[in-house]
Amino acid sequence: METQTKQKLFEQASSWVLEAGENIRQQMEQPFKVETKAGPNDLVTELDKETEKFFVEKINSTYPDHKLFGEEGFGDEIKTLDGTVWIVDPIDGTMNFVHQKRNFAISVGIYQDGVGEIGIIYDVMADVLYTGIRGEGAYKNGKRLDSLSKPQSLESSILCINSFWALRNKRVSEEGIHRLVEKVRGTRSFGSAALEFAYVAEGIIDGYLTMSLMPWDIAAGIVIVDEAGGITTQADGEPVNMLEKNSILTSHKDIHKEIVSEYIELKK
Ligand code: 2AM
Ligand code: CA
Repeated sequence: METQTKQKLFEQASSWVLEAGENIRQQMEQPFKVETKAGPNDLVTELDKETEKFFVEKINSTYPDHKLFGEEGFGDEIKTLDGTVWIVDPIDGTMNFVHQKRNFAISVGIYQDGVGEIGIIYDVMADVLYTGIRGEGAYKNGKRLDSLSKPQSLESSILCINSFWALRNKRVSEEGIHRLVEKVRGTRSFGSAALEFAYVAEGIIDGYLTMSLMPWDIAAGIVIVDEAGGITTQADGEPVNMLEKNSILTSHKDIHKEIVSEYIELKK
């Protein structure tokens, strides 16, 4: 994507994200309906849907040739990543949104022919905007993120890991995960994949390991972590597939290989 086009698209996308965040802050004071989707832990609210529709309308009227791939399904049916595709999670961390009224984010990744060009993650209640533009660095509220250039060891790392996945999952041996949890300095779990990616990019956590995320949970985060100097793959080190569910390991470069080779054991 041409630099000037990308810059304009970035500015437009950022202003919509901030506007959507302002709408959420205003409306969340009113009572809203909470529904479940796939199960009792899979929540959706009117504000998730309304926020996705906001992006669909803006993108359709401004960039009719762009597509939107979003969690709530108001966008396009996406079978390939050809062309310009906005991969949007209107509220990432919906459980936090419902229970805590904080620690949730709007996540927007813009991909051109499958390549992540722009990543925007907005921590709505903290009013913090994490951004990345391919080839131009990662930023937090406009300030360059550069702490991933410092060396990092696993012993001194904080790892984000969802206890649910660490205790029970179909793909990876729990024994390896348990050894990993004992090896690192500490573990955390914030409940918003987008924010966990943003924190890796910021260097306030060193890695995030999880067994099942959808493209809209990770599209923006991958661009931002890449631009901050980190690396993202599936948990077994294979490349991420942006059209499917993935396991994810996103981290500082220095600890990524060691986690994959020493601690991730695929179940037979
Ligand atoms: P969401 O809030 O947009 O649904 C919580 O650990 C993180 O994982 C959140 O980013 C959440 O996104 C995502 N998540 C929750 N359940 C999931 C599932 N079944 N598959 C994929 N991602 C999920
Ligand atoms: Ca969501």
